[in-house]
Amino acid sequence: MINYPAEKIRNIALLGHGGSGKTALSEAMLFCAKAIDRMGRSTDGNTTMDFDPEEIRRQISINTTIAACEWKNSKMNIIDTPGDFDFLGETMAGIRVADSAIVVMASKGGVQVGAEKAVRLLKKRSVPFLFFVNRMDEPNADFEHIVEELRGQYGISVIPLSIPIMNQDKMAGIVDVMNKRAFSIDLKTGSSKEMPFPAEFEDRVAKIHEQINEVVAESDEELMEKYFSGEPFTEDEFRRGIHAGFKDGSLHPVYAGSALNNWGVEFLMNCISKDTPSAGMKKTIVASTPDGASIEIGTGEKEPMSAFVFKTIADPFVGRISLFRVYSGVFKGNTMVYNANKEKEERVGGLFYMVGKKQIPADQIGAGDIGAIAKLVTTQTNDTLCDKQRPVILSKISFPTPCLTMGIVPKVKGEEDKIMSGLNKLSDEDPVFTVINDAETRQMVISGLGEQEINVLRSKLKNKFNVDAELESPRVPYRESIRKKVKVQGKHKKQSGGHGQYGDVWIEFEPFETDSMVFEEKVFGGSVPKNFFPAVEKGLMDSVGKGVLAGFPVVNLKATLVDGSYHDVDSSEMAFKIAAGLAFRNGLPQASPVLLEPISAVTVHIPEDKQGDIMGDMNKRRGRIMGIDADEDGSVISCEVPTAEMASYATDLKSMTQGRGWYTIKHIRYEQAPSEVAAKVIEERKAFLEEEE
Ligand SMILES: Nc1nc2c(ncn2[C@@H]2O[C@H](COP(=O)(O)OP(=O)(O)OP(=O)(O)O)[C@@H](O)[C@H]2O)c(=O)[nH]1
Ligand SMILES: [Mg+2]
Repeated sequence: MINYPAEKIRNIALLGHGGSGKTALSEAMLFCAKAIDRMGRSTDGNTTMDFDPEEIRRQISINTTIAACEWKNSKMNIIDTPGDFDFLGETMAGIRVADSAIVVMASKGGVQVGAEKAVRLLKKRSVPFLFFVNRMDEPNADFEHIVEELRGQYGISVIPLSIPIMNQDKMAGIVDVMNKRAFSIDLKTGSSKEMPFPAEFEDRVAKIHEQINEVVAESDEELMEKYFSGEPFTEDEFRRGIHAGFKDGSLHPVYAGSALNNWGVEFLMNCISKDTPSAGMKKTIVASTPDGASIEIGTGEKEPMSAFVFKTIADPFVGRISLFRVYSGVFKGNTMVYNANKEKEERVGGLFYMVGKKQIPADQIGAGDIGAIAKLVTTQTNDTLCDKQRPVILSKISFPTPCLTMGIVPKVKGEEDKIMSGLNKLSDEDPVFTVINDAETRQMVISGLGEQEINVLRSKLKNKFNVDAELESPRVPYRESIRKKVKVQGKHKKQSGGHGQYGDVWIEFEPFETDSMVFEEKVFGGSVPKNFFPAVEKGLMDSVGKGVLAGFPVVNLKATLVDGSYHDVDSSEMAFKIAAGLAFRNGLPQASPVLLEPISAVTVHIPEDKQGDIMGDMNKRRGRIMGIDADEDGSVISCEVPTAEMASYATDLKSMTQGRGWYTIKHIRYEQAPSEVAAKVIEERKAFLEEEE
């Protein structure tokens, strides 16, 4: 593969609802471009893009995959993203390096959630996009209906630039709207041949031309004047207007075809190479210097090199592969580069282009292009590699925050470390999930965007690190406290043979605003000598970790040493420590101990029409609604909910909103748990502690 200048490169991402046909479309595009000689299917596990064993097993995409191909004197880097919302991090990585995108749609059933979400993401990031109505081979495929729905949802910027010619419910050809030409399609091979323009399309095409004229007129003042004077646009002006409209988001062309059958794909590729922005469109970009100042850098090949690492693959044979897009200058193989985020130099071996998992060696990769490199040591996803003389940091992918948390345990006892180290290695490939060892609940917990993501990680643990992991409910970090002030004695006295043990304390326990325990002493007349105070405090501190109700840590507590007695010979630090512990265990049951449960602040983002359902559900979870706001996508409900009620919320919200809703969750404080909740927790905890012993 030759090196192309940025003006001849198209970095195009494929987004859309799960299963709409993104991977199939990538396959057809690669086939048209002769990068592969036969088309695989995701159901057969032999596509270029879904090469990961986890993808083959599940028959869905879980990674963003790149395939480079050449098309009519230009180059396309196809960026195939997963449709499943659990892999949103991958989709974000794909969008980060794309200059434009195709939203792949099904040919019936309206605009699916996945397409809706894709459009939202692309608009937020100002990535120009077009629609491809796929699956035109299926019975009852209805192109016009989808176009109408899209126009209803996204307005007049949605304009079909190809229309399928149907013959008895089957697609038989395609109308090229811009050039008013028609092509018949060989249904077996997908190849097309020009045919006479069918008269029944005259009116439809004339109407679309009028719509396009309006978009073209809007694109600049000169064209607007021409439009109003009634003069027709030249072909060149037409193209210029389309280009501008596409770039600024006032035009979203719609194309039609069937990826699986390779219908309409060649036509789509021609349009991409003509009308979508090239990688060289932006002449400058904003980056930052290592000390955080904003800096504008040129994107030409003569500039100092900068490249952004948007994805890392942990290949079992080759090791780590870092995928990057070059933003300025030329990335040369077999040199040293500077990682500006880690402030370290890295030795670079050979570079290559990726076509799925296949690597095509390249001696250098120029500005605008996407490449890969193996075996970098310190570089991770989101790092910038650059020329050491001009260190810059390119803007990072802001990955989604995980919301589903589960406990993770090995099937075979003792393999906890294997799980931890395996997951740490996997976080190279998947920067979204987190794993921690929660010291308080003594549970290893993993957080991700949904069950599917966590199950993929479990499967990788098994296949790559040979450890079986199981999931369990996350343990809730309850606390205990008291509501009454009490004064109690703790006395430790032992006389066994020679040296005895003697410690005696009177301690007042009372509720107090603090995250743990506050210790004071008010001893008069030396009833407890000063040098034993630290031992008393230590004895209490050792005790607050395990409350008297259910062994949870005790908070909001003040302990004051008020009195006691000692023995000249038998008193020791140890004896006073034990005495303090006894006072704690005697005193707290008398001080109306209560169970505290953690409360989380939860912000739920949902479509407006789901407001009632979501609030009703929050009520069932003992949640309090704190406010309802609106954002550009619908309603935002803020509430405070006992954390224990939120364990399966990621999955529940998904099903209540068909995947449209999302939420954030943050611990805010502890509150006394209602007595029936407390009784249940205490009972379960006792069983758990007994089992542990
Ligand atoms: N009939 C028909 N089936 C198609 C077409 N395109 C894709 N499919 C099938 O639909 C299923 C899903 O296709 P994929 O290409 O894997 O869909 P995807 O959008 O990549 O799915 P995810 O990456 O998992 O979101 C597969 O069984 C494909 O063979 C098409 O044009 N017509
Ligand atoms: Mg796919």
